[in-house]
Amino acid sequence: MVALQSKWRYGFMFLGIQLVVMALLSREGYHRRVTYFIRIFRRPGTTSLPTRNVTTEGGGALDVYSNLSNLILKYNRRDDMKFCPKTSPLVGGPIHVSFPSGLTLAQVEAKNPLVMHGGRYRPPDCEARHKTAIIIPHRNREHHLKYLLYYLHPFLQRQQLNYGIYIIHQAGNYTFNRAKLMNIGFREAMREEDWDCLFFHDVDLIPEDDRNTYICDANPKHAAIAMDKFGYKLPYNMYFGGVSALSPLQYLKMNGFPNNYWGWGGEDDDIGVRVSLAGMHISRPPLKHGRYKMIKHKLDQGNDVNPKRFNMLAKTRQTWKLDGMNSLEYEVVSRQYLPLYANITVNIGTEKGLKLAVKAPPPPPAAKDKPIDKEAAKAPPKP
Ligand code: UDH
Ligand code: NGS
Repeated sequence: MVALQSKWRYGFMFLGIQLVVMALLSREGYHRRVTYFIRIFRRPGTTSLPTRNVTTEGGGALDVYSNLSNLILKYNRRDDMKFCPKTSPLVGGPIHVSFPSGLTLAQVEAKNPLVMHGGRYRPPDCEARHKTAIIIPHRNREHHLKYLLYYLHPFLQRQQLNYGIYIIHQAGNYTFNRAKLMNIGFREAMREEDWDCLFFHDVDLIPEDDRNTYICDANPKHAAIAMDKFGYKLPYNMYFGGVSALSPLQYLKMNGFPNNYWGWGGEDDDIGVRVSLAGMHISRPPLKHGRYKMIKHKLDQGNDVNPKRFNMLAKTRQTWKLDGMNSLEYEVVSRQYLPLYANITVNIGTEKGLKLAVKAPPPPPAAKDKPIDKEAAKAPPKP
């Protein structure tokens, strides 16, 4: 009888332990279900910023803002600070990326108290080893820009970089020209600061691993090598699209990017070919670091597929020395040093040149009484 009782006792204990283990294992799933219901019942218009707790999708991926708030306490820059360590202690690997509705730029600003006007940042507690400018070609993608800024600022802060974010905004409705905007970004950014690396960054690509360091290599770097839309693989060997990084010397060695690709497609392939024509090769981060999530979208109005792109690509060998930084023409419409980025609006003309260019758009109604020159006259911030 006694033996039977203790058998039952052991049986119950075993069952209890199993239940505890099962409960622990299902905690994550439980979290997901709770979050789902919270989302359903949340008042419309309120946003929950993504945190580590709201998802397990990334398999233990970090909240991009984790540990950064400690920096605020230490904020006390001195001129005699030591260099930051070669590997930042803030880097943590995979980052959780999601796109909650209702996110505002004011929220992004509040999350980034150490970012200065014009989107400039320097680590508060050490001297950065690298100075990186981010150049983003832009028109009519404010909803993507908001998410990119939400993720990119803390991502770069985790890497202890001295950085600045430049939005190069194409004025008017004429066909979009991504590569020419990049050339303008290069010239405008270098006018302001002696950057040692420039990242040319599509607005809709969010880096998913902070070990993808935003610094330059000995050769031009293609960073966006593993995008979700391509199954986290390179779509083809010579692909150079999305996000790339060049030092000023590398950029000038290949005469920058082409100015004459109007509309979608081919310009990134032309840039890839220029790299090898200029005697360099494409460097790439490890596949597990160069991961990006693309914010889904359709082809934009004003950026139709360029039917001439294949013919143009066939001639890159003849054209690269004639078309590029040495033939770049544009007019700056305005320079605004906003809390999270510098916004440089430019008139880039048309295929026929700058003279026949579309008229620059009038300033937005609220700013009508302010002359554009006033903005342009504002000195760039020196962090
Ligand atoms: N961009 C804008 N506004 C535009 C067009 C492009 O800001 O109107 C910028 C933006 O930074 C964007 C980049 O240029 O990330 C590249 O343009 P894209 O996103 O349209 O190109 P992508 O190749 O996507 O990433 C195209 C989607 C469908 C292509 C189908 C063609 N067969
Ligand atoms: C190639 C395009 C590139 C483009 C890439 C990925 O075919 O410009 O596809 O496009 N080259 C030409 O058209 C010559 S994507 O799948 O992102 O739409 O970047």
